Amino acid sequence: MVFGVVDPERFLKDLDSLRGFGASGFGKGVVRPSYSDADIAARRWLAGQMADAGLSVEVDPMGNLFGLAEGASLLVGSHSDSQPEGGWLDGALGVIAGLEIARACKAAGGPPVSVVSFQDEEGRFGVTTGSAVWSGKMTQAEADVLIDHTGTSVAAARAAMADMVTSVVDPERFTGFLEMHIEQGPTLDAAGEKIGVVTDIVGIRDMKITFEGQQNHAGTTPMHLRRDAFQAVSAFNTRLNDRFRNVVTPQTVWTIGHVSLHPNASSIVPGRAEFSMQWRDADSERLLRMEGIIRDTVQETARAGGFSASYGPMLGLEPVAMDARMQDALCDASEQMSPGRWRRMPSGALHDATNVSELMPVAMLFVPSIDGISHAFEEDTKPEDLVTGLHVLARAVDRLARG
Ligand code: HGY
Ligand code: MN
Ligand code: MN
Repeated sequence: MVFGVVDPERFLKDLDSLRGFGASGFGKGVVRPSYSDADIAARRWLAGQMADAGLSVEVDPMGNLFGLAEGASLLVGSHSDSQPEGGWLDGALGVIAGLEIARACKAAGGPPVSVVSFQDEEGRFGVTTGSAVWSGKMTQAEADVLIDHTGTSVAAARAAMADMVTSVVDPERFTGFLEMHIEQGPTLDAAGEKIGVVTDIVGIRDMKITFEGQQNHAGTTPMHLRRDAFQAVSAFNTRLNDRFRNVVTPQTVWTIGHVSLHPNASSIVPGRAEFSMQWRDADSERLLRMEGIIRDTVQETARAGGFSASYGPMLGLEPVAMDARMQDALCDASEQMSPGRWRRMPSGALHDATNVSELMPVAMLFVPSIDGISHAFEEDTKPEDLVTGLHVLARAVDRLARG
């Protein structure tokens, strides 16, 4: 039994220690992108905590960090890398909860639980890259050539933690995967509820698109003679929002989150615009239809304005359902710890659980995000809600261990 053995004070203290790696100086926010000095220092600290807990530490070539119990075990964890401007709990909560559960289980003589911190879940290089490689969705060679916005490759970035690498961990040793995460949305907070038991995780597509026009003088080039690459992005975006109207649902989302103009100068008409195009939905069919509309709208915009258009690699994950039996264990535990103040709900955010679901049964639980804020320095959750999540997780681990 691990419920009653977990130590909430130690759990909260470790969460606060992890926040210190890459602390942004703005509120509780962190800057801890994958393979950054702060990320690697955090992984070294986590490895030490796992070893102190009597777990055997393994790091695979991608930098996924495992603390392993002996023999067959349940895997509990998440990721400890952050967005370029990240919250202190996104990913970190699931890793420290996994550490606390694994440590308490080890001390209590069972059930056997291992812990993981996946690498590059936040996609500095792609989409949940570390667990994508571990789950076989992507080969190490395919990951190694992925580049970030500065042109740095995974191969070059991961070399900074090569001394930590030990081996690839065999997924066969795990009976399932549980991930605790902040909701990163407003639902639980607005409803005054304490736990979300995740039913399914949306699918995603993400690719870079480039429009090339004509770099020119911003003062002497008449508007009707310009091939301004930023105007191409603007026209594309307006057309796309209009075209999506009959295809999307209120839950569908799409984002142009990154735009880089070349040469990015006030007195030069930009000749090139590269931007990220990301879209998410619970229905694979709709994701495909949206891709077709995006590509058609790119071509139409290019023709209309005399631009050339090109695409980077498209990355994506399919929508996945969470394991029914593991969901039931989480629902029972939620009712025990927070009677009537929990719900089953989908996840609009992506998680490593999507990749891990290729290998074993997976399930997730959410705790509330204050004002629904995430992927921002203001991200936060009340300490008592963090502890409720830990206790629900511990009860679910005990229930699953009983079979
Ligand atoms: O973008 C996501 O959904 C995840 O937080 N990386
Ligand atoms: Mn996350
Ligand atoms: Mn995130």
